[in-house]
Formats: sequence, C-alpha cells, structure tokens
Amino acid sequence: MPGGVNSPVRAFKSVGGKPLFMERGEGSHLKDVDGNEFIDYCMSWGPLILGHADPDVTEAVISAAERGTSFGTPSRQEVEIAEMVTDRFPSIEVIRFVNSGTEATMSAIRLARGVTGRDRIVKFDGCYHGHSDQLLVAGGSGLATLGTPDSGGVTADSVRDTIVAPFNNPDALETLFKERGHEIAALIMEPVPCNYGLVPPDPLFLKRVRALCTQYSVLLIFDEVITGLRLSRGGAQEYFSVMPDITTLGKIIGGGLPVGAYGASRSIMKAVAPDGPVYQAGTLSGNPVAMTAGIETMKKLDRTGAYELLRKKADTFRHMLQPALDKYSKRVLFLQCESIFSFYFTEREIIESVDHVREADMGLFARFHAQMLERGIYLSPSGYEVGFLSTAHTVEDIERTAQAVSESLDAVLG
Ligand code: KE4
Repeated sequence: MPGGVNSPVRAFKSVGGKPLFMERGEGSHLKDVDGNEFIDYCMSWGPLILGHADPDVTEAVISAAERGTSFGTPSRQEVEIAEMVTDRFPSIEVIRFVNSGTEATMSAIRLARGVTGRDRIVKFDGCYHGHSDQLLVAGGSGLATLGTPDSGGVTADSVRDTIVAPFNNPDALETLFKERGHEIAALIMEPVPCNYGLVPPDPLFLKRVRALCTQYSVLLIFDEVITGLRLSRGGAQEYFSVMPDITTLGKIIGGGLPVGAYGASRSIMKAVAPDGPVYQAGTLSGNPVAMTAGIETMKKLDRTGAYELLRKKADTFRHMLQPALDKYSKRVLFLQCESIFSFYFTEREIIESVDHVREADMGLFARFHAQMLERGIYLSPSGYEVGFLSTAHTVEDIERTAQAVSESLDAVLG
C-alpha cells in the first residue's frame, strides 16, 4: 500500500515517525498492535462523536448485518435516515446518500452545474472537499500536510473552471462576483474550515457569502462533512442561521461506516436521476448496515442530550488547558469551535485566514505531537488537521490530557 496507508494524511509524513497500526478502539481510547493505549482526539477524523465502538451503535450494526449487508434495493432504513436528516437540516427537503464525503461534494457540484447551466465553481483557499479532480486545487487536509496544495494527475482542463478565493475576505468575493458571477454555478465552502486547522469564520462573512450568492444566482454549497451533526443537531447552517442551497454531509451521519450524502430543496433535487438529467449512482449507496449506524448515532445523540454534554466537555477542556496555554501565550494558540479544536505554534492570538495558519511553525507542532504521543495522547498526525472531543471523553481523560499538554509544551517550548 502506498506509504503503508489507505489515506495519505495517516502516514505521519508531517509529524515524523511511523504511523501507528491500531487494533481496537473503545470509547475515547485506542489501543495499537503493540498494546500501547492512547486517549484519541483524531476520532477517525470526525465520525465518532459517540466514541469508538459505541455499544448501542455496535449492537444495531451487528443485528442489521445479520439480516444482510446490502440488497441493492431500497430499504426501510434509507427512508428512516432520510427523514431524520431532513428533519435536522433546515435547508434539506430531499436527500441522496452516497459512500463518502468526496462522492457527496463531487455530486453536489455536478448537480449545481446541471441546475444552473453554468460551468464555473468557486472554492476557498485552504478548504478541502475530498479528492475529486475539480476540487483538488489549493486544498487543505492531506494536500497541505504533504505540501502539495494541488495534485499530480489533475489535468489543467479539469480545474480550468475552478476559481479559488480567499476565505473571510468579503470584498474579494464581491469583486469576483461582480466580474464573473454570471459564469458561476456554485460556491462550495466549509462553513467552518477544518482542513487547514480550525479557521473560525467571521459570522458576518457567512452572511455576506449567502447574500452574494443570492444576488448573482450562484448556488451556495455548505460542505458540512465535518460540521454536520457536530456543531449542532442541524450543523453549521443551524448554528450560524445561514441557509445554503445544497448541503453535503458525511462522517457522523455514517456513525463510523462509509456514508456521504447531499441534499437540497425539492426544486433543486428534482434534477437528480432518475427524476432528472443529473446522473449519480453507487453500488453500496444507502446500504442497510451503514444506514443503521447513522440512525442509531443520531438517535443516541438526541437521547443523551449530547450537544449540551459536548459543550460542557469543551468548556472543561479549555479550562483545564488554560494554565499551560497562559504560560506560553504568544507562542502557542489553542482554538475551539464547540467540540472541534486546533493547536497552532504561532505568536498570533487569532487566526482569521489560512495565511495565518501558513505562518504557524509545523515543525514545533510535529515535536508537540510526538511528546503527546509519548504521554499516551493521540492527536491527528498533522498541524493542518483538527482534533475532536466525543461524548465518550471523560473528565479523567481531559485531566490527563491537560497534564500531557503542560509537560509537552515545557518539553517543546520550555
Ligand atoms: P471523505 O471522502 O474522506 O469521506 O470526505 C472528504 C471530505 C469532504 N469535505 C470535508 C470538509 C472533509 O473534511 C473531508 C475529509 N476530511 C479528511 C480529514 N480532514 C479525511 C481524512 C483523510 O483524508 O484521510
């Protein structure tokens, strides 16, 4: 396997050392094949909001698998999860399930072009929307981690229609739309960029993007693969009260199994085959086992009041880290958006753009990552990725982590 991994960012390239091969996950903990145990904050890059091997989700998945893993036909579970997602996301009336976030964003772009008859798309510098050719431009996540914001093998033609704009810069976007708005089918964005570390949006910027898209009849696609069901029950669109035209989802809606989705109003989604001319398909799309994992995850999030729980855990986390962060203020910055967080080694006290992240010292992050690993804390193995709290993280986990952060910062910055 290239790099010994099935997804590049797992390869520890930017933090050094060899990737750890994990054998078991349980709650907030991971155990590697050598028996070492870690408190995990990568949480499989976001899906595991309930933690590893949640007993309720696992039991439901086993029971579903015993009835058959895939029929290649519609099933009751697809209807149930579709109703749950459309109930949660205000802008979604009709939804199509696929098998990954990449498929979701790729399909959403095709849908936007099919509906508008326009070719151009806009993405923001540093955002990552999966690995379809047209979106592998100025990307974050593994592209930034490997220092290759674009990708080999992507032809000039396939990115000719992709325009990159600066995030959190409303004037630049207004100028672009004035000049080229009439050519643009869609603007796709992470409402809270999490693939160049965490870049908190200016809420006014989100509203300006919405207004400009409306003014120029550009479809606004919120890529909520990370933020969906994470920031709130209705994702970033509910959290910031900004409604996109199309939403893409992934990660949490699959409860740890491969699921993506895209949804929009009835009038937009009627263009999707077999109702309309925009084709998209998938052998295992909507399979009953993955649907069941998503259903049980969403039910448990509701049943346990998870969002209030997570908010409290996030507050506790920041509170316990604060003394160590104060000791090294203007040398390390800790940013949070609900249960999502990032560490940056920078003198900045705020991050407003990906250029600010570019200034951060990723060499120091690599050393911090190694120190934390030695202390039994598994952070995402890249300074361009974020960390996630889950409902399974305990106060004891957080206390241990705060101690590890304090000692690791002493080791790296002391
Ligand atoms: P997948 O195809 O990996 O399921 O989803 C692509 C995607 C789309 N949109 C956003 C906002 C995303 O963050 C992602 C994937 N996220 C990365 C980590 N930030 C996945 C980890 C990996 O590539 O191994």
